[in-house]
Amino acid sequence: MSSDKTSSFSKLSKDVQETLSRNIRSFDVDNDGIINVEEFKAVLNEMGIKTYDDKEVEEIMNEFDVNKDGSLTVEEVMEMSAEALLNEEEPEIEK
Ligand SMILES: [Ca+2]
Ligand SMILES: [Ca+2]
Repeated sequence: MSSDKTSSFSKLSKDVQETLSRNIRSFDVDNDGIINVEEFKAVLNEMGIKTYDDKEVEEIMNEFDVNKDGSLTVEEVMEMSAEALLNEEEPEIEK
């Protein structure tokens, strides 16, 4: 499968793009464009669902790591978040 230019992120409205972009950039505490384990763990724990240990954080990060290069960029997180948002906005059609 080849990925084309139509990213999920680009399908969002400008307002949502800006909010999402701002939120996710704030995850990147040291501003290097990469969300590392520490930064990602802080985000997950801030959401308050439960406390994640390093292993769990790494597993979730692997899912987010679209190009499987072992690091999670701000762009990848934005894309995954956009996808989640789009899925929410499109409820399954029931017959
Ligand atoms: Ca960082
Ligand atoms: Ca990556």
